[in-house]
Amino acid sequence: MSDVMKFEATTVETMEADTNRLHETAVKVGVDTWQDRVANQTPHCGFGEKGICCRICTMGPCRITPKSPKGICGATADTIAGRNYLRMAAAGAAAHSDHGRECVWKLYDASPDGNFHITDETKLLKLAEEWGVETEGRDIYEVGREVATLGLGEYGKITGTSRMISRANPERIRCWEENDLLPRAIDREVVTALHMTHVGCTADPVALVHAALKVGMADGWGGSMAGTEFSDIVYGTPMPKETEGNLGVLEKEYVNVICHGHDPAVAEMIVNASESPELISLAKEQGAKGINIVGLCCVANEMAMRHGIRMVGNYLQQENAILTGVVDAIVVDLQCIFPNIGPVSECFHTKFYTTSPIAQIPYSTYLPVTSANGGEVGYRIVKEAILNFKNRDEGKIFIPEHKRKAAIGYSCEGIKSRLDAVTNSHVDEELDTYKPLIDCVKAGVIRGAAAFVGCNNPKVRPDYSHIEIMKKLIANDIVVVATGCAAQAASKAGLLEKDAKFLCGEGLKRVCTLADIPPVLHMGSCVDISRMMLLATGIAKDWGIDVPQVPVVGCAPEWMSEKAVAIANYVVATGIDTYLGVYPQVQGSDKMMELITEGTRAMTGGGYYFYTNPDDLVNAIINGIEAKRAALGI
Ligand code: BF8
Ligand code: SF4
Repeated sequence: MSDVMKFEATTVETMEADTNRLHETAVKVGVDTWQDRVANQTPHCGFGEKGICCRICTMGPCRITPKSPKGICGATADTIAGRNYLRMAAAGAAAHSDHGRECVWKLYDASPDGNFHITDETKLLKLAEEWGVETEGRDIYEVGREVATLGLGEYGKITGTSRMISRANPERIRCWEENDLLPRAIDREVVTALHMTHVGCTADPVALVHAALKVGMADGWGGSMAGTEFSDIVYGTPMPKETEGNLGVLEKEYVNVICHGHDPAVAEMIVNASESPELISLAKEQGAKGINIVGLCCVANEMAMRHGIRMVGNYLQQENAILTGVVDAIVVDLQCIFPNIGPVSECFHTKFYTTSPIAQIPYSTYLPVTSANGGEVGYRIVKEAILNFKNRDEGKIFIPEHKRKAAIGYSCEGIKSRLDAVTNSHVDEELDTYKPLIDCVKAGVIRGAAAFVGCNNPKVRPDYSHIEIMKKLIANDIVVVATGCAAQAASKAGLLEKDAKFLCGEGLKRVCTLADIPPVLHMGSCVDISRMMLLATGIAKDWGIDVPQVPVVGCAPEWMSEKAVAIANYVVATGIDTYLGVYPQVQGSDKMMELITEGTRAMTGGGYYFYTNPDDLVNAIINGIEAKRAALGI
């Protein structure tokens, strides 16, 4: 039997069959789902699609045509597309960074007897040292409060640039200094972007693209990185562990509660409540075998990598999950939540809870969660879900059986601990280095790495691009690191199983065996792309080269959100070429297309490549990585 035969990935066709079956339930209960709405919205507005519709002031809306090449104020296609693009980047940076701010607040509010605690003291002490906070002889919670105060200050500091920048390699810092890309206070960069795009302000697309890079930097090396660092301190730094993914993790005989969104705070409270002995006995009294907490979208990644909580699905599966008829409660925090969760839940017994002032949605029960009331609200939601178990309608139940095992939790710390096994000579001293990985890349055992990020988007066959591109990359000895919905696509296909090494080329397979890792490494949620930036930076430092030289690329084949635009900007600013399967809405301006590809590449060493066909995209990535190797003479 050939090696490939030893492992079979779950196909997209199988996933689509499940989706189609659940859509039949939607038709039966009389509710629309994304498939119906895509049909209704197609074809999309051509002006919006190309980014040449402006509604920034009420003289408009203005749209650019050959007959009307300027808006009423005189703005051209370049200006309009550039402003729209910068606004997307700013909104994305705002979303990630505000989520990050909430994580910093949780450390600020942490106390030994409160709802939120300090879980990773080592990481806190390291950050305290990095930021010059005295730790000697001090209570750890006092240190936490001071570090959190500095962290909150990063959002509104009067002078200076992001503290996290000091983690970058010197060549990068020089590049950012020379190109005025060092981000100031996080909120300031978002405000600057909004101000620049107000009517009568910046019209030059060069300046608009530059500002997009800078607001991206405020996200990636500011707000997002805070999200990751402070979550690790409060909830624990992920280390490798096992879980499962896909709709089959829902259990007919258990009370099912789905946590959906991004900020781990609420989900942590739900997990805590589900461990309460009273609630477990209540569930049994109600006829259930127990309580099954699962995650959806990025908060699933957060919970999976810290607690091994199972992942029910990614972005386009949110309606599917409720359509199974066995979800007793869905509790959301913020970002990527379909407003249609309300109407779908109304067709079932499912209770729908919103918990953040940032995401208030009709047809939900709104229970805002704070540091003070988190435990109480988590308990209430789980209790109400248990009492709702008996209200299921048997006639509406269908749970797809598919699920796959997943090895997850590969934070930078987790990756280092595993890769050391590859060279294994000096286990203790080697722990804090990427040298084993670099040796593998230099020797060609691994050709390079591709960092997968991003969403599902019905403009692309959902999950297909993620899965097929990853499979071809690992077959070509390119290791994949993945976050967000891309990581969950991999989990559904089984690519996070260690046996997925049988799909790899000989070199990567050997590394996977020695290091006991899967070829696709789950690095967490979308804010954890900051982990990827630190990984690329760590490799560059230990190798003694700059980031753009490292054979690493970014890839977002199915992206859709404004957050993805912010991410793409900081990845490119960090000097990493980014391969995209969906165009941003700027194609109505040739100048903008040139600026976001070759323009940024000339400045930072990184830029976008676009390929809407997944075969072309994966081939371009392989060629891009090989070109970087050739330039290094390896
Ligand atoms: O932050 S990958 S659909 S869930 S935006 Fe959203 Fe996209 Fe998923 Fe997470 Ni990221
Ligand atoms: Fe039209 Fe200019 Fe107003 Fe935009 S800013 S809507 S192009 S007048």
